[in-house]
Amino acid sequence: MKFATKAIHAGVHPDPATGAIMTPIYQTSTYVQRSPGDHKGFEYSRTHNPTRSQLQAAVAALDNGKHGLAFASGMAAIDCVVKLLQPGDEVISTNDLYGGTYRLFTKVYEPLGIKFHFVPMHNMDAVRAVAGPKTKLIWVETPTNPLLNVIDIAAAATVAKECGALLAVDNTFSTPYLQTPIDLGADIVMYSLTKYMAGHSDTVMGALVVNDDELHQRLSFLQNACGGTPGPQDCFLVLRGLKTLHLRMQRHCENGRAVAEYLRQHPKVEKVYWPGFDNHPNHAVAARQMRDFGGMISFVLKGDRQADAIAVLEKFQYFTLAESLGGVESLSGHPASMTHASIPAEQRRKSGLSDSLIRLSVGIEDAEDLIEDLAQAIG
Ligand code: P1T
Repeated sequence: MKFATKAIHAGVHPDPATGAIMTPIYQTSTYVQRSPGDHKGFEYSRTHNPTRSQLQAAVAALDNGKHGLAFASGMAAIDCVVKLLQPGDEVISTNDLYGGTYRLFTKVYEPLGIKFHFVPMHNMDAVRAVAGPKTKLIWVETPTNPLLNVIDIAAAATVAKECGALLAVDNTFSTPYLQTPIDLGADIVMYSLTKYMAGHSDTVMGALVVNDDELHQRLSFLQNACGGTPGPQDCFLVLRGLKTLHLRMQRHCENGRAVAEYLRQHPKVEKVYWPGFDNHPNHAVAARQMRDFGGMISFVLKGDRQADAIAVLEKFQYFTLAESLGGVESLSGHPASMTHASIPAEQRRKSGLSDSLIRLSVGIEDAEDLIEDLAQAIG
């Protein structure tokens, strides 16, 4: 089955009770049992819910994985992965990543005895330099948030195998439309479904996809034991969003290219971060592992002054200033004070994140209107 057909059909079956073509919202906390243990596979909605089951199957199918697990947020999905570890274990993570992930790693799990190495992963030698027998997890985000660095997933999988660690890939920016990490050797694929997968800025959710039955069992145990599961209405919204993922992503990519090219030739713009440029430092890897280059773009104005960046952000009309990304509408953000404020300034600077960096999530409006908005805001 090809991608568009999968986006519409995979994992989703007409409702067995009524024939409803769209998955109903099973708004129930529990299920009747005829006799203790004699039920239809559903006991309690933290453990299983039919709307969630269909979403989990759909996400797994899109990623060429066997099992999907849905969570109440992207952070709850990441939290579930880290709970596989024990004190003394070590994690190698990219040093340029979503601020909330950095916060979870350093503020919640480091004090519990898990050691994190944050390294620039577009250079695999930097990963090998800290890898060892205690390494149990390699955490990749690609392209990274917000600097759009691209990490070679197949190369990271080789290092993970060498040291017997799991490789997890946060695929939030790419979605399975652009890249399928399991095909490249990843053990776990993670999503903030809140973004492109749901696609309409109307719900917060997360997911994991795995192939291995035993790993699925361990994660599924944690999902139920810790309880960060989503409600059926949210699952329904993501199921609906997935049906147009391919169409939306295609337009995000087209508009992303138009915006990136406009910014690159603008006399007031110093630098544009977008993996589709052939002079992007990891363009060759991006071209190999991604099917297109996405709609996330960051840029810095000439002079690198925060006040100038804020003035532009205040003038945007269609690039609405708001946290989040991946919805149909274009959004703008100031990572240093918004999505990445929980990363200490010194650490941000070390990974190359300027306080004047502007991040754009290019939506699916008309590209001409988006470029007009950039022109009037940048001046
Ligand atoms: O917000 P939540 O659904 O919990 O997902 C967290 C998360 C995980 N991974 C990546 C790459 C992310 O971008 C996010 C959330 N990011 C934002 C809210 C943002 O504006 O960057």
